[in-house]
Amino acid sequence: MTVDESGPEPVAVKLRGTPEHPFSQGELCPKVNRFLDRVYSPDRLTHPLRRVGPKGSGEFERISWDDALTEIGTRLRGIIDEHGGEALLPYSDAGNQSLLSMFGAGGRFFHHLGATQLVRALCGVTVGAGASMTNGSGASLEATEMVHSNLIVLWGTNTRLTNRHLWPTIEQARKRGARLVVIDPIRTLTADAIDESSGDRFIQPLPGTDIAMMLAMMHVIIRDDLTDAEWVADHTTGFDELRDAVADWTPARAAEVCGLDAEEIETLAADVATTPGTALRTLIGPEHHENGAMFFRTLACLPALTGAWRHRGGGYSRSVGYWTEDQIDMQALARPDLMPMLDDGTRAPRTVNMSRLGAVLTGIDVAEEAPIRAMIVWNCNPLVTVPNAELIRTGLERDDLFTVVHEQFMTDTARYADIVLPATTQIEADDIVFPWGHLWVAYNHAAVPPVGESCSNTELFRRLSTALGLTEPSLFDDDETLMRDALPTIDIDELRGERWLRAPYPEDGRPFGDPSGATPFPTPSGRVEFASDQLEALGQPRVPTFVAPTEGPSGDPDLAARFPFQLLTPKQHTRFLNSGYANLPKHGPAEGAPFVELCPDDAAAFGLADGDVARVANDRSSLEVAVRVSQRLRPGVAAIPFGWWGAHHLDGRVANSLTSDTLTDWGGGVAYSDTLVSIERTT
Ligand SMILES: Nc1nc2c(c(=O)[nH]1)N[C@H]1C(S)=C(S)[C@@H](COP(=O)(O)OP(=O)(O)OC[C@H]3O[C@@H](n4cnc5c(=O)[nH]c(N)nc54)[C@H](O)[C@@H]3O)O[C@H]1N2
Ligand SMILES: Nc1nc2c(c(=O)[nH]1)N[C@H]1C(S)=C(S)[C@@H](COP(=O)(O)OP(=O)(O)OC[C@H]3O[C@@H](n4cnc5c(=O)[nH]c(N)nc54)[C@H](O)[C@@H]3O)O[C@H]1N2
Ligand SMILES: [Mo]
Repeated sequence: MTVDESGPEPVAVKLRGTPEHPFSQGELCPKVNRFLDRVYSPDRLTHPLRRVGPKGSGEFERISWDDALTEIGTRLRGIIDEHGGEALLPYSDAGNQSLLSMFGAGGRFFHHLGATQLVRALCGVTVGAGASMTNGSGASLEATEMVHSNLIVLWGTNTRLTNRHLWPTIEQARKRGARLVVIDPIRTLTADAIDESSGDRFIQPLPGTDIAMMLAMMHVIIRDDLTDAEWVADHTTGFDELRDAVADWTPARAAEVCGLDAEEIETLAADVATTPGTALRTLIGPEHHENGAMFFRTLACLPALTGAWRHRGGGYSRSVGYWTEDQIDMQALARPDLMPMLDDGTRAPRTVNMSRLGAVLTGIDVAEEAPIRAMIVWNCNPLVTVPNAELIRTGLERDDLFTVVHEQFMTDTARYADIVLPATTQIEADDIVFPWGHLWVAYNHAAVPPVGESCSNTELFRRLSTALGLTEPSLFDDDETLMRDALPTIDIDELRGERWLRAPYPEDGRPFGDPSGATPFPTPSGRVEFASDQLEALGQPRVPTFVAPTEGPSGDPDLAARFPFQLLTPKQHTRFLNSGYANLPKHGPAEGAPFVELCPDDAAAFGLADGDVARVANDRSSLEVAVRVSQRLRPGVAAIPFGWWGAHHLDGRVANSLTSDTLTDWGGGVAYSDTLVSIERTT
């Protein structure tokens, strides 16, 4: 970072990646390459605002921080005194993923007030919840270990787009002769890298059906005696139950469910079982289905069956937050012990799931007599990123809901706020960045002071604590103290000096330790569990089982008849992936505009051509978008890119206006991708 100190305020003038960084090696993604345009954007929010027009109108007036805090203090105090702390909802996610910004801000404040608790699980939680039912933890092969792999299966992850810093590792393995398989219902940018002449393959199942494919693969592996019998005997439990569970799952049966050829499944099963150093690499895409947790639970059985954990570069690999998260003392940071004692002697205010925000605000998920009356939103833009968005809009329009949004920009969500407060960006506050896809924890040094009157996420809650007249001392701890509380095993001064530290990962590259199996798996049985008592206790099948999503082509027949397309809404563009940046000129507009993509056969059958405007609809909402006919999709599947704001769409709605807010089987995730729609031409 280069900072010009010559003016009245220091100004950051150049930002680039650090070539010495062990993982990114100086490469930034196209968003962050232009980060300073974001920091100094003319659209940046730089002072507090009070709403003067109807909710959603975007009409605000400038006010001072003092006036904003007085108003918020009075309103919140009134609501809490009259209705109790549970009338207040904290709402935040991953806008800034740093330790304090994402996990350190607000926990103590909301716990102390006895506010309703938020389950934040729309990204990355279901993966661990699923896999840990098999392995006892969310540990997995560290992704750069795939440099040692001989077969890399990218299963439901668009690596070249969403995990670009990992791609060089994969290319390196390929240079050594590793083969690549991509499994995705969309022929993605990553699928385009397939080279069939080198033995690579692209497999395109119907969305939400992969578990059937995995069951058939295990069927083949057991049928053809390709299991690693010794490893299975030494390290697993429930093999007989698994064998019975997959006995009927012939490749032909699974092929029918997945829309594949039985031969593709046979070949993949044999390859996975007979190639030492097979890595099954996955990320988030597949968790966004009703059977999302079961996907990862089942996937994690494959390397155990084939003994893949024996070999360097073998096993399954997911995002590796697991290795670093162990370092965080979340209790010390968020202090749940500050929660007030309730009448029934417990300290547990009610819990709601963030993916159900519409249902929460409209009284579907909470008792009618105890609605949410105030909401503080920071670090996220739910009207664009959370499913069933029109129901959220209905909730945000409520006159009796008091909404505060802390943001960098006037997002779709901020337009519904009563008070908008300006937030700093990553270069304006110290923090610690926990990696999501590698092992390096970094110190984030503020390069410039807060722009305008903006404040950081932690400072926001110190100010709100004052505004509410709270006196609990830990609410006022400074950032340095919060860092030390949160990371008892990390020397903050060393981290600050070194800039990054590597999280502990087993020396020999194998996540589950000694290949002789001396280290037990952290399940109740100490073994990989093909059959799980824990799952049974949760009311889930003991063994891997395929259940077709209710909102899917083979689910509810009435829905399937009325809405013939399954809609995916993936991250799609190179210049922005989530909702942040879509509003900035070099990002959203540079990508054109949103569209609905479908295959030529479907387009012909429904009388649609490139450039037509179509109405994509279901019982939740409808959306008008331009049609794009493409070779990337198979019949029955449509896709609208996620992340565009209301203003980018013809009718002010967004992709998530259509998506399902049904939760995943377990783990608290949500089934964005089990969304059925109809598509009709409007012009
Ligand atoms: N249909 C569909 N929906 C999806 C997905 C999908 O694939 N399809 N993906 C889901 C996934 S995996 C994720 S992670 C979510 C992402 O959803 P979000 O977590 O909401 O992420 P962003 O869209 O990146 O950022 C949201 C906002 O945070 C603000 N922000 C950034 N830094 C700060 C800060 O320091 N303080 C404050 N107060 N605000 C800040 C930004 O200005 C931005 O408006 O979307 C989910 N929604
Ligand atoms: N530079 C940069 N990188 C980012 C982000 C960013 O903001 N900037 N965002 C990060 C975030 S929050 C996330 S969650 C990750 C997401 O990273 P990924 O998980 O790789 O991305 P997704 O697009 O969510 O899903 C990947 C693929 O899953 C496929 N998919 C959907 N359903 C199924 C299914 O049933 N079976 C199979 N086999 N595939 C399926 C989709 O078609 C999609 O191509 O990216 C991260 N990467
Ligand atoms: Mo995510």
